[in-house]
Amino acid sequence: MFVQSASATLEDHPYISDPGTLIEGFENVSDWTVAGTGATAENDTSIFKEGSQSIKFDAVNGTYSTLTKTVSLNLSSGDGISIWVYIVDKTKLNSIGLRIASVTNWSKYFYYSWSVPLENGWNYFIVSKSEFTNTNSESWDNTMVRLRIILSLKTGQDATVYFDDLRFGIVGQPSEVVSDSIVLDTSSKEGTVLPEIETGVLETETPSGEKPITEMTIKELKDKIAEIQQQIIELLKQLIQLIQEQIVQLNSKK
Ligand SMILES: [Ca+2]
Repeated sequence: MFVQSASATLEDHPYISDPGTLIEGFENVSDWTVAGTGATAENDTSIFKEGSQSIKFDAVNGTYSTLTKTVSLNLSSGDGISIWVYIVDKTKLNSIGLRIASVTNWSKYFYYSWSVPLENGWNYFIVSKSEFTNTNSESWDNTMVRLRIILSLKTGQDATVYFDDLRFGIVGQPSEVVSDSIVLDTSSKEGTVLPEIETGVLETETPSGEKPITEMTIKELKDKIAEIQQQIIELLKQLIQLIQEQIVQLNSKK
């Protein structure tokens, strides 16, 4: 799971080459059944990501509330489900869940929920099929007939959340784009070389024995990105330490 904060656009995700196929545009509130005491849903044409509107969902008094739609979805091949969620006040929420079933009575289903970090404003959620919890042996090979969105509120709280642009089949960027090396040039302009730091070239080419980036699942891709981020942090730490040492040396010469 990851969540992208308020002002996110797809341009913020350079490793996504295909944003997938639209499977739900939230263009008609009458397609959805609301459950949860006091909860209401309505069309909203002021805050939306796709088409001409989103669906605005109001849940009240800490009540676990749901929006459910009858669908007919083949999610058997491909991976990566994404949704845009606009949160008015994240402090009111415990989590936002997505449930998918091939049966009408929910005797089996896939479930995933996003909790922290939620952001006020637009959130871009992506989840891979393998990250869903499977209850009672649901299968992605089945045709899915029910889609449910679940708002879990903090005790006694009211919350407003907008939903739009549910997609399936997110594809990662080809490796030649993802694998741009980041090089820390540690030589000074005068041609002298600062001491005791390795030139930091991030090894983003596929090491032997590791799966090529183009063949990774969404989850593997996200893990890889986290690993690269950690490498960048380590290099920055080295650089900061080096600068601190230089400052100490300069001060000692005064
Ligand atoms: Ca829409």
